[in-house]
Amino acid sequence: MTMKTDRLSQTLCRALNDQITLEAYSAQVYLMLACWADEHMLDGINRFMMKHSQEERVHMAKIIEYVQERGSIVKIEAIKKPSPEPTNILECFEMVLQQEIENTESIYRIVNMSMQEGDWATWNFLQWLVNEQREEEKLALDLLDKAKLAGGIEMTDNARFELNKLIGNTGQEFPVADHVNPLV
Ligand code: OFO
Repeated sequence: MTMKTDRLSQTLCRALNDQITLEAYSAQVYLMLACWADEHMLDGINRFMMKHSQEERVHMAKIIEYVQERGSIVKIEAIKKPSPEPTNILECFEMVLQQEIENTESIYRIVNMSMQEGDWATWNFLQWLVNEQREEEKLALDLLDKAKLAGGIEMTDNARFELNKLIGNTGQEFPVADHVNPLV
């Protein structure tokens, strides 16, 4: 008889694998927004999106490492194409918020599954991601408010110039995630 060394249920392993793909998709969405910003000479927004895309890849790597640490298998899947580009800055930040909310909901589903299974290691691992999403939603809401304050779809060139500068200087330090796994 061979000993079972895989410490994740098939359901949770599948869900975490899907989450890995979703984090990769998030990174693609931010890359798409970064390229859109570059095309429109919004260097500050481009910088912000490039940095955030990297952050999403860090999340992906942390989940990969966790699944492997539990003796389970990760299979890398195709990433779907991001949705169409925004037509203005307001829409760009609406897309950011939407992306974060969808990701939060997906994470909540996995937290729920781990609770139902009594897989407390996975439940515990996921708590940093819950906190991370809370921080990211706060940031996304804040930037969306700023885009509205700057005039929304009626934004003047001057307001766009200032907003782009401000977003370029926005910090993206997420200390919760940075301490989860110093190896990644
Ligand atoms: Fe991976 O945190 Fe945003 O989506």
